[in-house]
Amino acid sequence: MAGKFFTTMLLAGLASAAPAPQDQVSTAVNTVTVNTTDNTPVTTAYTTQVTPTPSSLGGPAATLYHGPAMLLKGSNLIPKLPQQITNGNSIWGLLKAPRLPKWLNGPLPQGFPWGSRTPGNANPYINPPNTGKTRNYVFHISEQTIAPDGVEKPGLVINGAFPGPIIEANWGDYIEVQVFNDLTTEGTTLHWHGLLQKETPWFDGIPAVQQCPIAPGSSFTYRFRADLYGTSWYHAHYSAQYAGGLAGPMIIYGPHNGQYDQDMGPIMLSDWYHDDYFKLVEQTMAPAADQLPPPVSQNNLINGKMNYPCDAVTIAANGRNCTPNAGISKFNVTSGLTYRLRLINSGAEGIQKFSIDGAKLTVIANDFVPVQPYTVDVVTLGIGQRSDVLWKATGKPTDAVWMRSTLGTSAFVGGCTLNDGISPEAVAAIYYQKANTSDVPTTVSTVPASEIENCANDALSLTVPTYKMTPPKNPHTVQVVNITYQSNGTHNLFYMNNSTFKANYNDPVLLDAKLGNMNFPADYNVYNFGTSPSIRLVVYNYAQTGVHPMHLHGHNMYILQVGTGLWDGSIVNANNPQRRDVQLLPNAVSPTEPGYIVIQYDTDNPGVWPFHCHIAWHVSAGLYMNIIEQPQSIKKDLQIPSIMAQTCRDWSAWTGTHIVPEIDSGL
Ligand SMILES: *[C@@H]1O[C@H](CO)[C@@H](O)[C@H](O)[C@H]1NC(C)=O
Ligand SMILES: *[C@@H]1O[C@H](CO)[C@@H](O)[C@H](O)[C@H]1NC(C)=O
Ligand SMILES: *[C@@H]1O[C@H](CO)[C@@H](O)[C@H](O)[C@H]1NC(C)=O
Ligand SMILES: *[C@@H]1O[C@H](CO)[C@@H](O)[C@H](O)[C@H]1NC(C)=O
Ligand SMILES: *[C@@H]1O[C@H](CO)[C@@H](O)[C@H](O)[C@H]1NC(C)=O
Ligand SMILES: *[C@@H]1O[C@H](CO)[C@@H](O)[C@H](O)[C@H]1NC(C)=O
Ligand SMILES: *[C@@H]1O[C@H](CO)[C@@H](O)[C@H](O)[C@H]1NC(C)=O
Ligand SMILES: [Cu+2]
Repeated sequence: MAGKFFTTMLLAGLASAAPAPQDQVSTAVNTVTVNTTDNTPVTTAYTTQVTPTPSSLGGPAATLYHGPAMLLKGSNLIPKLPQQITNGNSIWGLLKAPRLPKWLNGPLPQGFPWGSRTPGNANPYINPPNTGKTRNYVFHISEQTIAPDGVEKPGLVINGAFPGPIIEANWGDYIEVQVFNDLTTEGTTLHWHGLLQKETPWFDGIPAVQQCPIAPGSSFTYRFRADLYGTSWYHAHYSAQYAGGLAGPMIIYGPHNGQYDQDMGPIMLSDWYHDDYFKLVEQTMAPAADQLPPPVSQNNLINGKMNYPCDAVTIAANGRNCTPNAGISKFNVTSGLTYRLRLINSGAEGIQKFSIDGAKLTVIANDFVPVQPYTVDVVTLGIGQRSDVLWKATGKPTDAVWMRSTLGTSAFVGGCTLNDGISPEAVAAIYYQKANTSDVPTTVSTVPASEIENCANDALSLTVPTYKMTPPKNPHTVQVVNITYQSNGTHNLFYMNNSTFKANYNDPVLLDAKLGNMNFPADYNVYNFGTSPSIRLVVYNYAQTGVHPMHLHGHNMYILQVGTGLWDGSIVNANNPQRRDVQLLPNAVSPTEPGYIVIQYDTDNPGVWPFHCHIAWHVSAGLYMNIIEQPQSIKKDLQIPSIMAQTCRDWSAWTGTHIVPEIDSGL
């Protein structure tokens, strides 16, 4: 693999306090950065860096534990910690978690809430069904000690739960969420991932972009349309708060793209860190001279649950309580039925590779886009991505089977994600109707290692949207954006077109644009393509720091091509390319051979839309840009509610008497 160069370029900043992998080696480095004054390459003064060597599976106490669930020898799957201690009020991953309905408040006398629309016959981007319904939610955001894998840590929760409560709506409904910020020292906002926010671009939830943060002790009510349907999630967008726990599932019921008997509901997959999120941000943002590695995950969770192979020595050294066999997620199924699984990568960094032992999975949607069904052994999800899959339960009534989601081997030794090697694979137990739901499944995975080690989304030739759309062959705007990883003199940061992003929480770009103030400081990274009807971005990744899940707000992007080197102009499925809202951008092969994605979208949604890497630590380090869409229309047509200005006044008042430690980009 790209070996040492790849590895060492990852080592931008990371704190010492994480339970450090046991062995470390010093590696000679030629860390080439760019002098931002004259843009010439600079070789930094230090020439060695500490490269963590990942632990072996199970860590220092591996001999005490066995099997994919990291159980103490002789244990069954009766959890050792009460639910409240692990994930608080969360119900996900419990046998009592409800199946989801085919739609809310059904059945209806005249069929479906969406009438005669089907995934194939209705343009999903215009005229959502007019249901006249609003779904109301009240969220309290607070700090709470949680132990999702048995290791206690300070977490951030919604209504006392990690993962947070489900948001459900029918396609076309309005969703109204009153958010109380019960944190005492930080602002917050929530983002409704993948929804278009057409006509409500101020409720997209990005501080410094569409709103000011919700001040501690204040509340803010989001009201927006469920304008697309399928599987998604919501999460905090203030610094890396969501990596501390502020995320939950968001399911919009709509036309069915495949036959199934039962909906198993959200299956949230997330890498997990034993440090508090802010400590990880400090680690990410440490000066380059500190030579700290980036945050490395300690565990991996399915619906917020997994066990951890507690080790007395390292746990005591870090002052944490650790309980083995805390409890994993469980699902019950009936032989012969087909289930819909709604997979969501809600983690901070790691690519998830999801599978069920011995099973083929049929993908029916990627992100909010129904696709022509295709079959895989393993589902690949970068941060923010979702896939809806169908799985037929073909086992006997007494069977028990492992569900797995693995982060694979550590990127330090050639894998896709930065994990410490101790517990990269999350498992959940699937029990057929006559199985004992305390038993330990004994199935094995047959997914080839080569599929786990492939850090890429499914081939674009496989992913064909059910509703056909042909993007313009000659878009009005074509913009190349180069991503680099370079020093600003003291810190290694991400740059887009030679500029790293920094949020000004007090000055949302959308509110400026509404006032016609279109001159922004360089570090707002604002792109303004005027009235351009279609925009193509050719995004080159020159940073050898791994794969970036690139997320565009306000749109599904046409994904025209993915590759390495320079784009040759070719387009996959040019008449109906894949559309989605996050796409994995390949790593650079060498300093002169970038990875690239080519995306395109139609500018039918006036607003200010973020385009960024969804890895929490990368957006913290500046891998973010804003795109102003249809500025004339923003100025002329948008009726921005007065609560937006009031939220800024409240934030301004709070920050007048409190210090905001915005050490990262802010997002
Ligand atoms: C960057 O370039 C400027 C102008 O050439 C020079 O004055 C400065 O010393 C350089 N900085 C470094 C760190 O090489
Ligand atoms: C699964 O668990 C739920 C909740 O306990 C129960 O209602 C349902 O009957 C169970 N299904 C099967 C197939 O055991
Ligand atoms: C299920 O297994 C547990 C643990 O082995 C045992 O205590 C329990 O009696 C079993 N339940 C049934 C219904 O057999
Ligand atoms: C991107 O990088 C390439 C290679 O260094 C360069 O030729 C091109 O001008 C850059 N484009 C932009 C928009 O910065
Ligand atoms: C580089 O960026 C970091 C993080 O934003 C900032 O704290 C630091 O002041 C910057 N250094 C320079 C020389 O601009
Ligand atoms: C890219 O950066 C250059 C140099 O800073 C700037 O002149 C140009 O406007 C930027 N491109 C865009 C699209 O913002
Ligand atoms: C990169 O940014 C620096 C500082 O803003 C500027 O001086 C330099 O000209 C830019 N380089 C390019 C290639 O745009
Ligand atoms: Cu990234």
